Amino acid sequence: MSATEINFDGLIGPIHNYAGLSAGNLASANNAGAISRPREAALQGLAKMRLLMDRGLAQGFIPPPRRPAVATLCTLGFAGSDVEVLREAADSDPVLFNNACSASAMWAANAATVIAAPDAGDGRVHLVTANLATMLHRSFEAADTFAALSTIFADSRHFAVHPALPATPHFSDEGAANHMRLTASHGAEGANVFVHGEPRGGCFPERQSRRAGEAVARLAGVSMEIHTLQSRKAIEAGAFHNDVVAVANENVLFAHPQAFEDRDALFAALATSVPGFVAVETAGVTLEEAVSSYLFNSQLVTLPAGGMALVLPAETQAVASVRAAIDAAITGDNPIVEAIIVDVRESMRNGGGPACLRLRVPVSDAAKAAIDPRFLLRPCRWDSLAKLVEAHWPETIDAADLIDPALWAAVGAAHDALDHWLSVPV
Ligand code: SUG
Repeated sequence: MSATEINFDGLIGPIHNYAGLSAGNLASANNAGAISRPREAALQGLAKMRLLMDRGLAQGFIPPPRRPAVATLCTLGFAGSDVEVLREAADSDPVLFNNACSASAMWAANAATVIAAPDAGDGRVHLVTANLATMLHRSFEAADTFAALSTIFADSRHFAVHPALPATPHFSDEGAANHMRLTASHGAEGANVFVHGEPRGGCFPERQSRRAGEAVARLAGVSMEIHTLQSRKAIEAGAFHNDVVAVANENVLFAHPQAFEDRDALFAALATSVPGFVAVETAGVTLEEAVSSYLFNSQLVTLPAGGMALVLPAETQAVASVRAAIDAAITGDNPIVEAIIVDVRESMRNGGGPACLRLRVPVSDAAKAAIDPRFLLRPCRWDSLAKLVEAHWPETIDAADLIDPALWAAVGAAHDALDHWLSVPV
């Protein structure tokens, strides 16, 4: 089967802010209280999407859920008009209120785990919504994400969209950020690698449970599954998801040598199950440099003309050892031929690099044609979405302004404009 990989990026929402909500995510903690630039953030994300579109890659987007999350606050007993709900929540539980104001759904790599059709028992693409149970603000995303994915991938002949697993530590699940598919080509059967943590008494939470990966594999009827433990050292260095220390594409795994607790066993399993498996490991980059530069949070994409490109955050250019590792990857004996540098600084300051911002969905031509076209980007549609963001997204948000009703109104108007734009058939 021939297949295309579509990157669905999370459109960065109009309330993007720095509230320091994610323990173990050093960028989020270090930038807590800083002034954010939602318009610039969303335009940076859109520019990344456009760059890949212009290189001939298929691109979609997932709209941001409405925030502040009034509906969630209502399930917690706040009542009245939207303004009354928000005022009451802000006054009585400022921590909960800040969590309800996060634009964290932008990091679409955490939206779901995607199992490609050739690997699934029923030959459909399976998307299992992530429960994001470890972080309060992220747990609020699951219901909205399930609804969005159910709309985008509504055609059940090609897609099966699953709700989130029970939101408990037993099944804590952060989606595709902890899953890698290795295969001879996007359309061939592949090995599904589920990377998990386990309670090891460290100072940062282990956000992915092994049982979640096992449940995802069962739900999709995965034919080839490998479960491997993320290294404790990586988590303690601030790699709160596997995609901060490793990325795979087709037959290539680009990883930090200390990404996995048992690297040798994983590589041996991949060598036997993936035709032409190539491991590209960096030398001379410390875990700390990997986390500060987000070298491995690059997108690794197959170029239409052949070869693969790393889509890297601009922060990688500031660290000499990281620049050297990129050069070594490009010049080495492997399919990676190009480095594309992108500026996603606003997202990076909350710990989200290029790879965090996208959910990869490999599809056949027939499955691609079944996707709701409102969420696929062509140049003219990209142009009008970018104009909409320019016109409606706030320029700046000071975390202290989150309690300002004028901000709630501005953000609500931006969501209304996007809803209207999406209501026009394409
Ligand atoms: O879950 N940051 C996100 C970043 C997610 C990155 N995703 C991947 N690595 N795939 C997180 O920690 C920060 C929000 C704040 O602090 O306001 C935040 O949620």
